[in-house]
Amino acid sequence: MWELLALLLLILAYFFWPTVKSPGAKYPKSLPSLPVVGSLPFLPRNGHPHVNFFKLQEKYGPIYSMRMGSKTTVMIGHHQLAKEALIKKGKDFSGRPQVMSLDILSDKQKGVAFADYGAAWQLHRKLVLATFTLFKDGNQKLENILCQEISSFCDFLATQNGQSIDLSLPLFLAVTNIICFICFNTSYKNEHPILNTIRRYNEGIMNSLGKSSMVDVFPILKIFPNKTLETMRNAVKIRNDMLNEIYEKYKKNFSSDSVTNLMDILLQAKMNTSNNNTGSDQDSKLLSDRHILATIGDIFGAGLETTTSVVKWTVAFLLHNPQLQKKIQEEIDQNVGFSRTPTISDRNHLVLLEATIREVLRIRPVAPTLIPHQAIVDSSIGEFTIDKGTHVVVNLWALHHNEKEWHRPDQFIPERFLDPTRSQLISPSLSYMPFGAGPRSCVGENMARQALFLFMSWMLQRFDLEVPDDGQLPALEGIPNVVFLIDSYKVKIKVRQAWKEAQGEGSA
Ligand code: STR
Repeated sequence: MWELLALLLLILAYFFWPTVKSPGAKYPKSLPSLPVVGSLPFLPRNGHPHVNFFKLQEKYGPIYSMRMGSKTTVMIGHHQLAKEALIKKGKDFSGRPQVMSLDILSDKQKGVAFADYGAAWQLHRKLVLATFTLFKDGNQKLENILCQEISSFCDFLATQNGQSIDLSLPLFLAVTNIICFICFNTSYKNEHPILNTIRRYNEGIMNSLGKSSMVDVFPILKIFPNKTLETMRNAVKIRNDMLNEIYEKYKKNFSSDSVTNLMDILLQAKMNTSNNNTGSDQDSKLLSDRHILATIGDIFGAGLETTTSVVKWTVAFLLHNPQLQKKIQEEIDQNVGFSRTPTISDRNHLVLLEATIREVLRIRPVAPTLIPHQAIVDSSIGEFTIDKGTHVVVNLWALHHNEKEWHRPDQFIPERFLDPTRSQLISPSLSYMPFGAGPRSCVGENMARQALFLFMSWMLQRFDLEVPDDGQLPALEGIPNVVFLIDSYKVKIKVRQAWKEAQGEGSA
């Protein structure tokens, strides 16, 4: 019996023992590590992971490694090293680790966000980027779509005048409609049952991703039943059934004469590969129905969770800084006034608002550790060897909170993004990349920046955002998930006096 156990341990140790491939090479300093479990017992159990990893830099330096199960993870916490990995050697590190929960979400690494490096990822990323160019101008200019939904959103807020509300639901409705427009040129009335479905499955996906799962570190555990993965499977099934229904209907009416959204772009590419024989078999495999649905699912989830979250963070910081809110409103009043609503071209003039949004993205980054990367070849970062297959995590939180780069990094100071005359936006530090960088950088950056600017400028032109009567300010600690979420809170909506007066004059 004991011999068997010892043999088993030996076999396990053989497979899990830290392996050094190149004997002469210099590797990043490593956290202590045990066979099988790796560095897990040596990681802090409380607090936010990005903060803990940042603190570990005091002892281990700006780049260090740890063992997670059978894999080595290298943690990067300085902008120079981060840019080397993401930009200069971007291709070397453009793989994605494979983990159970994300495998379920992405239908085995299909789509864009969690797909490993390869032809499918490259093609789908290219097609998503092409989709955004469809919305550059003309009557389906992104700005018009955003303004239309934000206008309805503000009209809804006006009906809540004097009340304290959670912005989550109205934001969800507005952003979902924006994404639905980009994906299939549809939008839904507030009572449409599909919106409930989207909310439900989305909650399921986010809940299961919020619970860090041991299966992701030790895949062998998948032989045991696992509630979190079950939640994920159920939610993903609801999502895929929904998207599939839309997709099947859509396919019937598709004509390549009019390509106006993401679904069209993907279907057009699919048709081209099956029609002409130059687009080999290979290409049509990359555009299977399941691949197409995975990409749409990604864009859906990415647009929704990130935009709603940042708007909520921004409003929360404004509630904590009422003088800042006043100043932004003065800026809007002077540059836009009340005779029209803000447009994208106002971005150049509403610099304090723009600085505020940048500061929110610094102090509460959407993805404090970005999404993990994986080395697709043997490579190096700084003076250190990085073996193929190593997971590489950029701790964006560390970059955004580096005291050498930022004056009082823990304080919310939008003015740091303005020149001393406060009339121009500046880049105060190179240690800032809220949308990542390189071949895996955020595909929605442009749309996100436009959406954030328009949501905030429209809201502040028309409303005062106040702390509810019970005096409860939003908590700013946040909840780390795939997106750094804010705890739910309420904001009191009040139509601005100046807006009312302007409307009154307008109709008189
Ligand atoms: C949110 C929930 C969902 O239904 C689908 C997705 C897939 C894409 C994910 C998204 C998620 C969360 C935010 C991500 C995005 C891809 C890029 C984005 C992780 C899990 C960020 O990097 C912030």
